[in-house]
Amino acid sequence: SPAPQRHLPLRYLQISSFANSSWMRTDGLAWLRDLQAYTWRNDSDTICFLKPWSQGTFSDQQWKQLQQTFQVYRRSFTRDIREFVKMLHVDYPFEIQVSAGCEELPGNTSESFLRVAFQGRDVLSFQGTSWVSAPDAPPWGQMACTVLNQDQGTRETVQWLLHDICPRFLRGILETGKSELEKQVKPEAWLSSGPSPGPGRLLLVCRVSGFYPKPVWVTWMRGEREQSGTQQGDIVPNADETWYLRVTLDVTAGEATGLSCRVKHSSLGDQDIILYWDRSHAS
Ligand code: ELG
Repeated sequence: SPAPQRHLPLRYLQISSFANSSWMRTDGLAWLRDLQAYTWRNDSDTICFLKPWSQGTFSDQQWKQLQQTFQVYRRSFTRDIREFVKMLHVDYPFEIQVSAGCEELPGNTSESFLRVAFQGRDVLSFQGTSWVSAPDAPPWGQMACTVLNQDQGTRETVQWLLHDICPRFLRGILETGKSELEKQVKPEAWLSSGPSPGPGRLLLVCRVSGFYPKPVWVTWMRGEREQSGTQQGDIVPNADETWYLRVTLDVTAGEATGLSCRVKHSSLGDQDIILYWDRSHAS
């Protein structure tokens, strides 16, 4: 049966595109596990709440202060990068991605992270109290860290955001967003045949859609026997904050009868969905 998700990370993702010395944009978004709760578009001064529970248990005053910190950061970031580029002779165009966040761990502890990627590859991260360059970073990665580490004020602010604010904010959201985070949405499942894998062969396709949360168990069975040739696709998102999965089995035409697709999901309790293959599915 599907493994339950214990982890509820809060993640901030930032994409900054620098086209040339005058054109750039920065967009930010943040997620609670797989639910997007915030956006911060380049053209917006303020962080936009996408959920009624986005503010967590922070007061308007606390949130305003936090937003101001981010506004200063975004302005400074753009200015800093432009200076780095001149100093380190980095060429345009390039893209910088920042990911940061925290997660609660068993025993009332939490873990935080802040990573920066340049052209899709890790260049630096924040570890403990300082910036560290990634093992395979370009030569200027070390230089950037040395410069960044001279700014004691920013190091303290980053530590405060990662180790104090983030876990406290997350705890609040887990309260205000509890019902949505714990929501259970039942999957639908249906069978069809896919493109024939070869002469006399059938591709049996079992599609499962609309479930939440993500963990799911789907397999082709003959009676109580799981079919080892079962091929799982990736679990991909629907547009309505539910998930979709396609599971196939390649068989000879004669083997198809008696096979079934079985779905286990937390929303179904013990009532697994079982769909039997029959001739009507082959078309
Ligand atoms: N500091 C103002 O990413 C992701 C969350 C980071 C939060 C940083 C918050 C602190 C901040 O905004 C900027 O610092 C001045 O003002 C502070 C008080 O407001 C303090 O007094 C501080 O001492 C003072 O200096 C500061 O400008 C900071 O550098 C902003 C950007 C930090 C940053 N830099 C960055 C650099 C990120 C990715 C990559 C690089 C270098 C790569 C080079 C690529 C070509």
